[in-house]
Amino acid sequence: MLIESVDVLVSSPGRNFVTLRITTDDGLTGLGDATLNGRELAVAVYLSEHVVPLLVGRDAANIEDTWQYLYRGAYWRRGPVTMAAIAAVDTALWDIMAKAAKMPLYQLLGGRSRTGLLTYGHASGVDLPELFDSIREHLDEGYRAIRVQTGIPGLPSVYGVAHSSNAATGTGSGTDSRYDYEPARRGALPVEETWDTRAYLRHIPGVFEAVRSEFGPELTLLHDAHHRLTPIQAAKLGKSLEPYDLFWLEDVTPAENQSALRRVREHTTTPLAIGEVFNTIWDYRELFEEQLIDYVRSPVTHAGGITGLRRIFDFASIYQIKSGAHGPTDVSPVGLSAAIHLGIAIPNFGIQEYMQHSPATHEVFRTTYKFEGGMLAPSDAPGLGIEYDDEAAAGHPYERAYLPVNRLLDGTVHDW
Ligand code: CS2
Ligand code: MG
Repeated sequence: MLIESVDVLVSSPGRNFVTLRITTDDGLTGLGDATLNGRELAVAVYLSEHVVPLLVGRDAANIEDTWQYLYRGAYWRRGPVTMAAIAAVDTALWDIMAKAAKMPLYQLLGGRSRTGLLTYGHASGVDLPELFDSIREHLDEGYRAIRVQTGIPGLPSVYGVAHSSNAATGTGSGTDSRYDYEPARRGALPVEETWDTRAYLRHIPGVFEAVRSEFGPELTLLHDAHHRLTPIQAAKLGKSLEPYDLFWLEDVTPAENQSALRRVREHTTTPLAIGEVFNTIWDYRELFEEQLIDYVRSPVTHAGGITGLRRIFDFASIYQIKSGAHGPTDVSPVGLSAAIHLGIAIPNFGIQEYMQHSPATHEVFRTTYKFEGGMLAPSDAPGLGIEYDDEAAAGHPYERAYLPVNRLLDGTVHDW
């Protein structure tokens, strides 16, 4: 089964996506997600100029060899652009092989280890009443685990908190005002947000105290600090949140310095998750071996595909570390579906982030996975169970868009 042609598909149904479609000489097609939020065309060009010419004529069945060929063979290893490109190729080949076997992909990965994946959604509000409404809205949709982000008094806008303008643009997940990282605020230049760590640290424990007293002790709660704290600030936050029994505290310190988490770990029993911006198993080595984290945040899309992420999850499993894959709207339905198939099969599944794509996104990506009672489950359609509608995509051309940039109140650029 030889690879006959490869298409790099860039479209913007509600937000930008880069999708790879591989077609074999016996007419099978496979899809892979290569979306890198705010840097989409870098991956599209890496694929079309450097990767596609290497794929045509290769045996689609040799997935591992293709992975090694693209990773080791390039000499320039790792990095988000390279690993998103490799992820797309790898995912598309798994999709093809599962279709060739007439099986849902999870079957090739070892079959079902569970009936569905527990997911968490994103509740947010500029203040407590808005936050509570957003939590209730998520509970009504069936979510059993909820990430909580709020506005901080004194800061005009904060990462992860929906602006009411999202609702007006219709680019969120429909009628509500969910935070969506870019499409609602497209512009020639990135939006700039402001940040004050001391104000944040003063405010957040009270938010969780209020949420616990309103919603009780059972609801699974998570929080994301988006790489903004120093190790000692993160330690303080983890400690102050212990009474509220978080499922995890995410990305407390910048991702470049893995050993920062050693300091955090010394001070708190709040479980830690990290890795949405990591891209290889090497980024996790120290964290796993020293058991400094509890959950792995990498998605299939940014960590070298099914092959790359499965290797990371297996390594994690020997240290009782579980999966908690990144699932924002900038991971396309193809990337999400790959995560669902992998998550249903692995022994150390923890939780899956699920932000829900917009109706426009679903016009282009025809999905078959199901979301019910807060759980995601793959369908039994062969392969990933996703179809890409070229005609619908043609109505949504690429538009340049950036993630926000974060500054301290005095103007200093800060971690985002
Ligand atoms: C966020 C991300 O979902 C999360 O945990 O941290 O949505 C992230 O900011 C965006 O995906 C960036 O592309
Ligand atoms: Mg995050």
